[in-house]
Amino acid sequence: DPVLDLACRMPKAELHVHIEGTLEPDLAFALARRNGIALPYADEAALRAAYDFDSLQSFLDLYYACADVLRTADDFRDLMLAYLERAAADNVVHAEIFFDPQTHTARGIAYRTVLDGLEEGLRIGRQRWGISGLLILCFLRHLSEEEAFATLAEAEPWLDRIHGFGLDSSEQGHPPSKFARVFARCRELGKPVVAHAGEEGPPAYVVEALDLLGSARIDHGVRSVEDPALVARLAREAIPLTVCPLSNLRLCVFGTMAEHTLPQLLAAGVRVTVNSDDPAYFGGYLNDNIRAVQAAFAFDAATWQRIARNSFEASFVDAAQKAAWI
Ligand code: ES4
Ligand code: ZN
Repeated sequence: DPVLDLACRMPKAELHVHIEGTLEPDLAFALARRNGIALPYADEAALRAAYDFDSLQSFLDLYYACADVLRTADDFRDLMLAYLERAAADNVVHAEIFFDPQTHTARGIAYRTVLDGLEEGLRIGRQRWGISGLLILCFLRHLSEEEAFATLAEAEPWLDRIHGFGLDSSEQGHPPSKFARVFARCRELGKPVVAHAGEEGPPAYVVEALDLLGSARIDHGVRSVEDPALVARLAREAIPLTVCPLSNLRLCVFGTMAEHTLPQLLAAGVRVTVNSDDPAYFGGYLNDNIRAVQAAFAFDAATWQRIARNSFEASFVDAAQKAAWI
């Protein structure tokens, strides 16, 4: 398929990837050995066999368990390098990368250790593959507002190293409204904010993310199609959605790719981007997502060009850099 080849070769930005979700089984076992700790799985095959999710929560349980092998700044650097190498191979030239400090500080890993390691990885990746990266600090929404404020306080001494803030983890029962005051403070600090919404949660959570958090993009947002007025608003206000097709399939948001709402959103004029989310867990990196979408929908070249252009337009880099890419 020449269109697929073109889509895979096109320069792109990836705007929705969790660095902890790029931890491949081979690296997880290597880090476990290096740190003298045991994973609750006998080997890589046993771990892979556990990648059989029926919901977001069933995935998150495993994702947080595996993150326990990340202990030192070198671990976070190696994790970042492994992701950037894969991303660069898919012609990703820029990535905006989520990290979850609370997953690590709760285990006694210092915020500084996480940040130093990830940043060293970004620096080496830029030299080696010419790929640029920004960090987005995500708050875990299953934890309290108070814990989010404590995390923000820990991050404040090194705020210049954080490009924006996000909201992730278990969506159901944890509406964006829970973090309205935290996000108001993040915006006061002059940073863009984003939020996962409308993945498993209802379209009303997308509306809350926009109105109560000031979210500049919506991560997932695929359930927005259940509210036509919301879809019209997303299109009118040019609010980007960072859609993750393989993630949605593996977490049973949709039964098959043919049922995915990405084509409806595109047709309505919403600024959709395609992203990998947690590529180690969901069956692949950015071009794997593009292959899966193309197998289901056979888009034309112009559609893939639009999606790639959306990824740059929706990024948080400055206008001059965007113009250079577009
Ligand atoms: C996530 Cl797919 C997804 N949804 C919400 N939070 C997450 N954290 C990592 N992956
Ligand atoms: Zn995500």
